[in-house]
Amino acid sequence: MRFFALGPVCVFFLLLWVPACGEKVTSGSVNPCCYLPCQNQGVCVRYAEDKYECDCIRTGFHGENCTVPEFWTRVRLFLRPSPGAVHFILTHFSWIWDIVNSTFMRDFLMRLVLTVRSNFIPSPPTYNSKYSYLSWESYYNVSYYTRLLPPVPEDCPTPLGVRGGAGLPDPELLVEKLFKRKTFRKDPQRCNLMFAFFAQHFTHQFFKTYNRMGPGFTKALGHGVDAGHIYGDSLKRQLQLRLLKDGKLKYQLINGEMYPPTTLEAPVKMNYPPNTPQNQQLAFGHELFGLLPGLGMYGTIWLREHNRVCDILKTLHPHWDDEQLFQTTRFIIIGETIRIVIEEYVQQLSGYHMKLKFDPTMLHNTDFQYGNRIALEFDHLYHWHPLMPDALNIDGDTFTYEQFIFNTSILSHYGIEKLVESFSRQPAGQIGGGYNLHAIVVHVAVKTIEVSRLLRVQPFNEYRKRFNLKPYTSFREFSDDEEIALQLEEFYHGDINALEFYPGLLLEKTRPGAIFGESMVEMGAPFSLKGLLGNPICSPTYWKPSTFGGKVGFDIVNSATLKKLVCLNTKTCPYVAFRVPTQAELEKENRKRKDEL
Ligand code: ACD
Repeated sequence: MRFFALGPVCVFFLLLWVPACGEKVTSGSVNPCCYLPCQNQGVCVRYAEDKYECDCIRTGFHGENCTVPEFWTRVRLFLRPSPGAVHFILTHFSWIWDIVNSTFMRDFLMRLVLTVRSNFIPSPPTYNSKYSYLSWESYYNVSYYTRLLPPVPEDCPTPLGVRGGAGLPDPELLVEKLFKRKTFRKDPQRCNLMFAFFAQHFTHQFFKTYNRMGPGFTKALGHGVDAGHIYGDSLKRQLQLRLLKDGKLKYQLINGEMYPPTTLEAPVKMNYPPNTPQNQQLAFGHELFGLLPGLGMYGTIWLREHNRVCDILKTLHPHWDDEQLFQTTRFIIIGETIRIVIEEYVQQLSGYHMKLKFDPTMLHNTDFQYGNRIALEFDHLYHWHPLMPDALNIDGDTFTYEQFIFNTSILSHYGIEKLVESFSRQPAGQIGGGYNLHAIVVHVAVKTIEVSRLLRVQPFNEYRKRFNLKPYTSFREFSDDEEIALQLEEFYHGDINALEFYPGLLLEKTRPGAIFGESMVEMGAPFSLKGLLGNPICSPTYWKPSTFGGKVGFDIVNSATLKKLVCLNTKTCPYVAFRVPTQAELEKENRKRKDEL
């Protein structure tokens, strides 16, 4: 291992910042690790004022900065197909996939997807927003979101290390100029509002920043799919929501249909505007679900499903007490959720012709590690607010956000069927590609950028490398939109390596006909699949009928679909899907309805 001392030439370059300094690093006063010199997951350790060492152990590379591949790494790199090629194959040749999907090849490929994706995520988790080196505290203190890449050391000249030394863009200006919607652009993959509200309600169980503690902390200590949005994130809240009879949750009946109780019956803290009368405040597991009727809709559907499953388990196990019925139903709800997420939600998002499959046994004979820790980068990546349309159409009525937000009557006025039907028919916005963020949520993107600086999230290109993607070499390569490329060039003073994580994900050129770009898929999929399959219910010890109350409960999990979730809990069965129907699908639906009449 050799050390580098900063020569006068490099000092000159440092002042200007040129990438040539990236490899041979250091300075008299700057921590050499600020240059992020160690490649291929090598770990930078500072030894003296201007000395560092890269620990390349088990990276498959060696050399001062872990850049020299070992023999087998060379072979692997040579054989590895590009993500673009793999994505192209998965999203084309439907006739081949029709065959593959009905053979053993489907299981083989699904196992490959799960293992390849999960291997990007370290287990046990590593850093957090306080510790940029491994520490017991970081491993043990689950109040923090984990970090995939360590935060840039505190003593670096800029939040990105040394990049952005000429100044980072004003977040408000950046968002105003490049994120804010000009005219609504619908998602070319046809995701609808049923999808958008699913994304929002479901991710709120594991993205719950504990703002009072700081933006690196989370209140969702389950770190995954624990259904905390249905049951609350504490035992106290859970008990307030429970009927404490037959395993059920509290509810009220409106026109003979089940809805969440008000906070008078279930005295949980909800975030409604201060003057909202308590008899209009519905009580959900998540304190924010009163915000949008789309969240309330899903909260109500899951409430009905929970109580429906309780009834089934009660008939099968008449001697079980309330607690066992509740706990077992919760497992079933978690299982149903994971199945719907993989087989319908991620399927829709992927645009793949390959049929994704939720079968935990696929990983039982591999070295897959169970458990999960939600990463801050995953939280930032999942800020998908461009999904939201300009206004909401419900059963022929149009609502502006002002009319929709904290509207406590929409849910029971229209009822679940009409909301599901309307949201399933209304297109959501394209997430990637810029210029598609509704004005009402621009502040969220601004905040995300501010937080990423505060928490010293590494530059976008560092994440590209971490996920085996080639770093972009120019803004023109990054974006196919002339204006975005030019503006970013100006904002980041021509340095593509200064481009930040969140703007990188949201403004990157989208794949043809896709909802977002390459990076969102390649970075999002590992966090997602590791989180979903890392759930304890997927482990060999848990994944068996007895965990779910026997064969009947296990079958509920193994056959869950979005359609069943809705239609087993409504009087009529509305059109329900994660994408807007095509003309052909519409006609088929209409024919089916006529036949039913
Ligand atoms: C693959 C499957 C296809 C992946 C396609 C897009 C992935 C992009 C972002 C994440 C998508 C969904 C997240 C879903 C669930 C999150 C669950 C987290 C649980 C803790 O090619 O691999």
